[in-house]
Amino acid sequence: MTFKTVSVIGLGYIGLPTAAVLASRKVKVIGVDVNQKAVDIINSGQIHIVEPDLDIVVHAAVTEGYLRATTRPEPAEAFLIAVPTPFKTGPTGDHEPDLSYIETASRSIAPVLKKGDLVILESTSPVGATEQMAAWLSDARPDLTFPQTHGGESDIRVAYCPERVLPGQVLRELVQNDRVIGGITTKCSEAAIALYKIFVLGACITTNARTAEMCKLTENSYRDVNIAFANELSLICDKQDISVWELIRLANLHPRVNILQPGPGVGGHCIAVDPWFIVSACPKEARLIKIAREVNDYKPEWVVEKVQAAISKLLQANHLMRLKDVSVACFGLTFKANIDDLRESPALAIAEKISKLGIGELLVVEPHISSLPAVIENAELVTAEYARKRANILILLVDHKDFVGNVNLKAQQLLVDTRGIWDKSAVAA
Ligand code: SAJ
Repeated sequence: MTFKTVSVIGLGYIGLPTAAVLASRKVKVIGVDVNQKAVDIINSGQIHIVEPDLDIVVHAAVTEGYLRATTRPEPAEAFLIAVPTPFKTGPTGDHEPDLSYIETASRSIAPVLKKGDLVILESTSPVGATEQMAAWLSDARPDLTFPQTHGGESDIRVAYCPERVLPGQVLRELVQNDRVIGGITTKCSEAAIALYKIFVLGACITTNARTAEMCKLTENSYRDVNIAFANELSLICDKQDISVWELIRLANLHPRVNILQPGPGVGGHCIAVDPWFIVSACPKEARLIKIAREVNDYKPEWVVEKVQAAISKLLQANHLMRLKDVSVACFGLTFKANIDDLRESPALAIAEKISKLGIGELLVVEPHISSLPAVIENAELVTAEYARKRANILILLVDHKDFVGNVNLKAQQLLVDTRGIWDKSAVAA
């Protein structure tokens, strides 16, 4: 099976890089997005999201005529849906996945579908979403046959294939990572493999759609549970006066132990979200996964408590000092190191809470952004050098490589290190 024209629905963090990589393999790609502004930016050869080197690949693909964006779906041989699956909002929305974007996307491509087309869902989804998508398509196109009713003989092939790329390394991982491909039938999987083989160098491993959906959720839950274990250890070690960083380093010397690193909480739009899709479907069974989410969600609050304790300590040691005289510096705002993505960032949530503590000054050092988000009141974006000289309390929130090195605290300066890169007891002897 060969594909001359592929349509990617949803030109965000996953859809746009996928569209660009496919186009770089000289496949004609029609990118579809409801956001006219994003469509215009892409058609001008630029990008509306941040990902290293993506601008170069998109620019080349558009200039050479292989990538074009539009707001209205057009006929293609394969459709790749990469739209968001957020939580439902409103009083009933208790971390329940909202499939309305997938429904809208599938209903929008239904009119242009024809016999022999392939539809792949890439969006992180609860188990059963691909079958649901196939049902929406079939509902909109009763004149075509679908795999859930016609098996291997269906007119349309449908598969689930989760993305697994790491923000900041998307272009490399899109090509190199192995892919799990869950077709509704074997024929569907075969068609999807033929598509991914255009640009994937990793292995394409087939399973059914439900297992592929659960596989994606499992990968991110595995990481969340492991980070929760590290975060829980950090709370325990703090009480027991033990350096959690040294402890983990030592425990990880065991050949079968590999604990992840504690931090200020778990951010981003994947790991803090996906486990809830399992909990929401199986609330009685998914006890550990739920508790892990709660442990990680509590961590930013705990960090703010540590900052408050540091402020009290400072004021007790300096009787002439008032709360209004205290200067606090946050090092890092992004959701993880060496990127500029602030979405669901625990560091940003912590800075926001600190900005409301009534202190005299909040300084922020974030080399990856040029202006502060509006949620942080009265804060100032400054250089690391300025913050180190001026602040009474330094809070290390993100382990950006720019921050690594000796912090050299001044007399009476206090440190809250959530990543273990400045804390003397954390750094390996
Ligand atoms: N974090 C820690 N301690 C650690 C590792 C991470 O506190 O030891 C924190 C980070 O600081 C960050 C959060 O966890 O706040 C998530 O960061 P991450 O690097 O673990 O993951 P993401 O969200 O950037 O990307 C994940 C990846 N999933 C896995 O590694 C299993 C990626 O491969 C997925 O494609 C992506 O989610 C996604 O889109 O689902």
